[in-house]
Amino acid sequence: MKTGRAGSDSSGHKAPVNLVALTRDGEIAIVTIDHPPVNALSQPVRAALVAAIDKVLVDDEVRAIVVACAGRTFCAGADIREFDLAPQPPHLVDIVQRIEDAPKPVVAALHGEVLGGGCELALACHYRVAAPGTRAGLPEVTLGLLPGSGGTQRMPRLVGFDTALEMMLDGKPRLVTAPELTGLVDEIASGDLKASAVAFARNILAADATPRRTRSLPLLAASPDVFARHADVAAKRRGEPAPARIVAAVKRATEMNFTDAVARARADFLALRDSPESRALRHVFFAERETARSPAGGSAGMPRDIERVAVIGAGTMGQGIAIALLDAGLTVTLVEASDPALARANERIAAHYQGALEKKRIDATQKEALLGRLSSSSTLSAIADSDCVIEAVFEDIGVKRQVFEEIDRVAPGGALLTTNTSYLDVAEIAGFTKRPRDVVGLHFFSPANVMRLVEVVRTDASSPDALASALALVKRMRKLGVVCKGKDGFVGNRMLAQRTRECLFMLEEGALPQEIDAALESFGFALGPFGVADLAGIDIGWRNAILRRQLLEVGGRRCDLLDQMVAAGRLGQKTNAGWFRYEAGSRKGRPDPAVEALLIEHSRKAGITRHSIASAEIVERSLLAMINEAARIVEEDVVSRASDVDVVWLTGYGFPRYRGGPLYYADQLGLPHVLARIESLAERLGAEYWTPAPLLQRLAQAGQGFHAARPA
Ligand code: 3H9
Repeated sequence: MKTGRAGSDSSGHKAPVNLVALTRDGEIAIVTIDHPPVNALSQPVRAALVAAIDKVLVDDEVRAIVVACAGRTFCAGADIREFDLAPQPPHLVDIVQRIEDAPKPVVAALHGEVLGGGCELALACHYRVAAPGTRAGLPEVTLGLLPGSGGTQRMPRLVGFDTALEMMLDGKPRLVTAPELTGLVDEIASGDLKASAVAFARNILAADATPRRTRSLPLLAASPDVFARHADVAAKRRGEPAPARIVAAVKRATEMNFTDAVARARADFLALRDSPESRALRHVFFAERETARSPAGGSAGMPRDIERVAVIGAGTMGQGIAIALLDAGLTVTLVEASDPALARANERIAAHYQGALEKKRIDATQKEALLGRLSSSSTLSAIADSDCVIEAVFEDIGVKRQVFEEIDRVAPGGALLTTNTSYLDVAEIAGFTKRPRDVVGLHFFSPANVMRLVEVVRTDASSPDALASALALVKRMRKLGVVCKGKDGFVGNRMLAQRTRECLFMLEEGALPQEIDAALESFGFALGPFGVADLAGIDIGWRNAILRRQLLEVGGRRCDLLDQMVAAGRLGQKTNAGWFRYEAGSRKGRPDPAVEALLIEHSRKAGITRHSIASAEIVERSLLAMINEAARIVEEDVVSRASDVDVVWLTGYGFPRYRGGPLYYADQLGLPHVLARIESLAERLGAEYWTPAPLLQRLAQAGQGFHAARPA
């Protein structure tokens, strides 16, 4: 018997004709959910699942039930696209209760990822058999939610309060064989999963065992203060309502009966579902996948085989890129003209893997294999057999010219040639070679072995093959490539320059670095712009040509605060003094009276009467400067969709995920409001800078937003 309906469903994926199949192995019924790609529990799937369960419950020939999934994974949870619609019955919370209440034993057969509502379905089954490598998780928090179908009550009864809370608060899936998940599954299948689950069900019947209902299991002991500790951690996640509600929901297991606690969690789930934070996080979920699925202009070419990569420049960035490449299984040649710098880089890379060994992330054999794929050289002739070259030398067009002319001479034909420039013109760099079609930009973010974002910069000359090769390489490094074009900082740094500009102007008007940082940190950035500048090095921003060229001039006057800081040797954490002062060995910046004195003197000389600037104005001006530039970026087709701008800022610049990204945030403010505020800033501060971007004007007048509504 097969149940379900044909056509495509709310997930937008082509739905198979039969969403739930019902088969028999003797007295065991096997209910198989079949909803590619991830068996999301959309309404038609839920309806078909209930129909199948109801049918087997009344079938006297069926003595036990196996619930399994077809395809690459068990259910990955509720269908996230449905969260924008009114909840449609049958509700998962009721379905899993019906399964738990079943008088016949129900065995879940788990494989792949058992996530969210899928995990809650598994928890409500009486027993669980899993294929090796199965991972379970409750990732609802990453969508601004809590587990809404009994997971807050059943998970602690199986793995204890500590682990259950950790799973719900970090949202990360764990191997079901991890020691902390002992108690979650009853058996790891040794061969075919369904056959193992059926055999397990037969053993249960043979032992005359009654259904083991998770709700009836005794509560496990918890560590002292478990709820208070997690509540403290949750409270620190400012702007996110879900973590605190998760802790409260789990604690209810100790305060009220199971049914009432599940009902309360379900009500919390529905309230969170409608919160702006959850909506923003759902936008982020789909935006990241859209960027990964259909990178602009990247699909036409055929990726070339890349196994050997040369990284030129062994500074911090070159080292991080080399580590990321080694981690992805590639063979790396690190090239650096200075022998001491090369030796230092090799030592740091070796120390990185030694650290990974000590933390038990890798074993000694893996460490040896990783370092065995790394070689280094002080001459560029070493790149002669490379499939790909990544240049990560000093950010100076003269230096780039020298290096690329040499690369062009030595690199084999067909090699992908890339530059890690963060704001220079990639087309100009490509022009230093006789093969600009092979050149693209790969703008990694520091630390390159940690940060997911890579801006993949194409030029008009880049061939589709080169672009496809670059994207395939980035994907292999488990990074997210956002295709963009242009110069002057592409997407991220181009917008960052605008925010920096505005913050510097607010300093000379009267704000202090600590006030600006506090305002943007309370908006949700982990670190304010001046803290970031101190971390990166003030001289780095100062060298940035975009800032120096035009942005810092107004009314024929130049805001030269960066020059003054560099001249005073206040370069940031590396000199223990920047916008803040640092005790030796500490990374905690403290307000510095010397900076305040410098600012007061600067304002006096510029004839500016200093005044305090409210936190709300600081946030507004910083954000509007970025949004206005982002509108130009979208209009100039630097990216192919507005959500790519969001993805860049979310994955590379610490924009708070629960605000969805700069352009999603703009849409939430409403573009007529954004436009009106920019026009009012133009009146107050001058139209020379505050000119609304034409796209912003058009969209605001048409009553539209940057993001076209997602099809439901
Ligand atoms: C929940 O369950 C609440 C409960 O408490 C119930 C309360 C009532 N829905 O990531 P991929 C799509 S909340 C809809 O590229 P991978 C995805 O958009 C939910 N669509 O593959 C993509 O579409 P496209 C809790 C979904 O192999 C395609 O599937 N669950 C869903 O790299 C492939 O996805 C989660 O948060 C979904 N739930 O990774 C799990 N999941 O092809 C979210 C995926 O059009 N999912 N899609 O671009 C994941 O973590 C990953 O997708 C997974 C596979 C690890 C499963």
